[in-house]
Amino acid sequence: MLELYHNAMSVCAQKVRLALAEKGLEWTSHHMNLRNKEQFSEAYLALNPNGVVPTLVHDGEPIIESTIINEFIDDAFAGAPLRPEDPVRRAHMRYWTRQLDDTIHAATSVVTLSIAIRHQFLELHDEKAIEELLAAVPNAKRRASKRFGIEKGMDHPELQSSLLRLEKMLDNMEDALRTARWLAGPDFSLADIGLVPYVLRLDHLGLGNLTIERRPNVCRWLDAMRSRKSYEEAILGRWDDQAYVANLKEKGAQAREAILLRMLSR
Ligand SMILES: N[C@@H](CCC(=O)N[C@@H](CS)C(=O)NCC(=O)O)C(=O)O
Repeated sequence: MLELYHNAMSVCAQKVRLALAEKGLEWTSHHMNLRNKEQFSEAYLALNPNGVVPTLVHDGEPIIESTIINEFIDDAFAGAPLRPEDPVRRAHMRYWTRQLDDTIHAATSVVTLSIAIRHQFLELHDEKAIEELLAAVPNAKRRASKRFGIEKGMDHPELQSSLLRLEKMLDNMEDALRTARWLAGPDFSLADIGLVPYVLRLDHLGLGNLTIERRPNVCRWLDAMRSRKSYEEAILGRWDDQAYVANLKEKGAQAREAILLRMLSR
């Protein structure tokens, strides 16, 4: 019995839904409204003390952290393996997923919040509600970054370094994909599953032609990802929140010049 606490557009949740779909697993959905602070409820914090999605519950046992969840899915269930057999390739795969946890996820959060999501908070015109939201964030560093994103937007002190980190991610991907079909070599793996939601986020922010389209191997890889059945099941259909994507596109377009300036003035 598998239950997933997640959100349709959360990058980490997209990553876990992709792994579940690749294995052909059935799961029960608990869709969380992150704007209503459902991730900070007492009941949810008992499952995931970090107050973030996703959490996978297997036979009543919560498993947290999307990279760990995806390795668990591959360990626990039959089906096509999602990690290379060869130890060197497996190490390469882990280096990709490690980068997500070390820097890429944080950079994506800064970029998405500062460019787009902050407006959802500002449009509330309710300072008390914003303070309540910030107070609920269990981690001080995350709380401070969220405050910067909401209050400073394009002047978030980490925005430029975050945009450049995501460009570097694409450069590294382009290099790896020049000689291999998938990120960790000839076999599709958790590296591909892990990276795709982050590339997609750049596309959703309308930054695809500044970033993705200039890299032919990343384009080929993204097309291959999009043609998988798992992509249809995990990213599209009921999990494709068109209003959310339209908002990202609109705010990304408004910020485009300022983004370009930050990407060029390094
Ligand atoms: N390292 C965690 C990060 C999880 C995370 O940051 N999730 C975001 C959505 S992608 C979230 O729940 N955000 C809610 C919030 O910041 O309040 C993982 O990989 O599972």
